[in-house]
Amino acid sequence: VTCGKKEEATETKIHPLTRRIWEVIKEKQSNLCVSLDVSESGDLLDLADKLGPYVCMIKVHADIVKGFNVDVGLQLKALASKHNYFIFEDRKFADIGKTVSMQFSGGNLEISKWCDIVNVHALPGPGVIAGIRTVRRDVGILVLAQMSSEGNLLNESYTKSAVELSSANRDCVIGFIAQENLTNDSFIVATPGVHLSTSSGDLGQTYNSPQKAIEKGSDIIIVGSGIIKSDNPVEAAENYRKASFTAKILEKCALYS
Ligand code: UP6
Repeated sequence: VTCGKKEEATETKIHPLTRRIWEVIKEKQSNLCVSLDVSESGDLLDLADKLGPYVCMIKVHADIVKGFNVDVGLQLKALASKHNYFIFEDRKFADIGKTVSMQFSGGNLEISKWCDIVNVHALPGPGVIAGIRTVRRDVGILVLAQMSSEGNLLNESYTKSAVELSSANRDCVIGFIAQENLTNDSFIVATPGVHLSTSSGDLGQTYNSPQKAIEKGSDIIIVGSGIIKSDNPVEAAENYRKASFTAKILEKCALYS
């Protein structure tokens, strides 16, 4: 079941958003996505402005930010134009399509108005993708195919089903949240659970180094605490950028941009 027009869902065509992402990665020499997990909108915007130059993408959890509303989202978007990064709302939608469409467009967050990319769990089936697509056709979807948390239930067979769901919806799915390469094509692999100096975090989080994640086939490295909890987030972002932008990533830029 596809969520879009059949003719768009061909395997050979690289998604236009995927191309734009690789262009930004090439231009900024950065495949780093910083996860701004903060609870105040002032801190969110301040960090977005400071770290924007070092990243290709900023990931947010709008629902952990006190008083987040569409104005905050639009300010984040204005900073995205200034610094040339994509906005990824890590909402992990996981409901029936109709509810997802309302969660995506409505409430206090009005996610659909300010983000470029969202992610969804594969669990509900194709409806979760259709729910996003019915609101906005041009938003990029990342499907959660693997997780970094200890004891997660996304086993090999689930991952395989998540890849199948994604392949059937190539007009709107641009890739995966995963720990390794899952297909040999233009699907982007964005990897959280990355830290330069520790292998485990709070409440069951597990970490790989950026080098290890890239070796395993990751394209975009997602870092939260490693950057925002450091004494000097700007310096840390530059360190993570350097550690993540390898020759392999440069090759992929040439291939997909
Ligand atoms: N995240 C993971 N693992 C997943 C999926 N998502 O850690 O499998 C998200 C978390 C958090 C960020 O919700 O926002 O990535 C990781 O933050 P950290 O680097 O501070 O651990």
